[in-house]
Amino acid sequence: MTKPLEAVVFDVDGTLAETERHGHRVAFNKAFAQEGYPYSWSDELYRELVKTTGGDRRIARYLNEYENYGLEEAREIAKKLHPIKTQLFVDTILAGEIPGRAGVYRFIRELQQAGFRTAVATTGTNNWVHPLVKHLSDEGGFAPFEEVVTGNDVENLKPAPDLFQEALRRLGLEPDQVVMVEDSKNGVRSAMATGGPCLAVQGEYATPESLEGADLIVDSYGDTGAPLKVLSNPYNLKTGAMLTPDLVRDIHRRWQDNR
Ligand code: XBP
Ligand code: MG
Repeated sequence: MTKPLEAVVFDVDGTLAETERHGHRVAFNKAFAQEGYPYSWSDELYRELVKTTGGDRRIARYLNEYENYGLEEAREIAKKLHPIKTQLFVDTILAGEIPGRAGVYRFIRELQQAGFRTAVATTGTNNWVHPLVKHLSDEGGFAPFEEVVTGNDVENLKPAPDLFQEALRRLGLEPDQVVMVEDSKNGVRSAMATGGPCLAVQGEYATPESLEGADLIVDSYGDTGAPLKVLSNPYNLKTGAMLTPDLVRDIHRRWQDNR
C-alpha cells in the first residue's frame, strides 16, 4: 500500500549550506593555530578528511594517521580542540558568513507552502547546528524546521541510519513517507540504510559517482538564471530548471513503484 509523502528531511553540511571548505575547514585551522598546533588542513587534504564524519573523530584520525600520535592521545587532544573549533564556527555563523545554497530557500518555502513538513538530520554538533538553522530560516523566510536532529542525539553517525531514524521517530513517520536530501557519499548511504528515497544535491566535495544510489542526483537546487543540471536520473523523471515539490512527489512515487 503506497503511503503519501509527508515530509522532507534535510542534511545540513553541503546540503543546506556549503559549510565545509570555507567554514568548518577554516575553523579547524584556527583552532589548531589558537592552541599552538602547527597544523593547517589544505582544501585537498580536507577533501579526504571530510570522509570521516564528526569533527572530533576527524581531528583524532588526522593526528593518528598523519601526525603519528597514539590513538588515545589523539582522542584526548581532539576532545580538547573540538569545542574550540565549534565556537569558532559559531562565530562565523553569527557574523552572517554562512549563506544557504543557491535556490534552497525558495525550495524550502515552496515545500512548506505545499504542506510538507520539514526537518533536519545532521552529523554536526548541536552548538552550531541550532544557530545555523535559525539563521537560515530567518534569512530564507521559511518556518523553522519542525525537528532538528544533530550528532549529539545519536550513537552512530552517517553513513549509519541513526540520524534519519531519530528524525523519523520524532516526526512519527516511516521511511516511505519522506524524501531525504543529501550532498555526500556518507549522506546518501545513510539515507539508503534508512530505507527511504533520497534526492542528492551534489556538494563541493562529492562527485556524481560518489552519490550513486540516490533516486535523483542534481548539481544544485536551480535558481533564477542558473538552471539545475541533472547528473543522474535513474527513473527518467521529468525535470525542469529548478527542484520543486512536484518533482519531490515524483521521486517519492517512482521510488515506491520500484520497491
Ligand atoms: C558533516 C559532518 C560534520 C561536519 C563538521 O555533517 O561530517 O562532522 O563536517 O561538523 P552532515 P562537526 O553532512 O551530516 O551535516 O565538527 O560539528 O562534526
Ligand atoms: Mg552533508
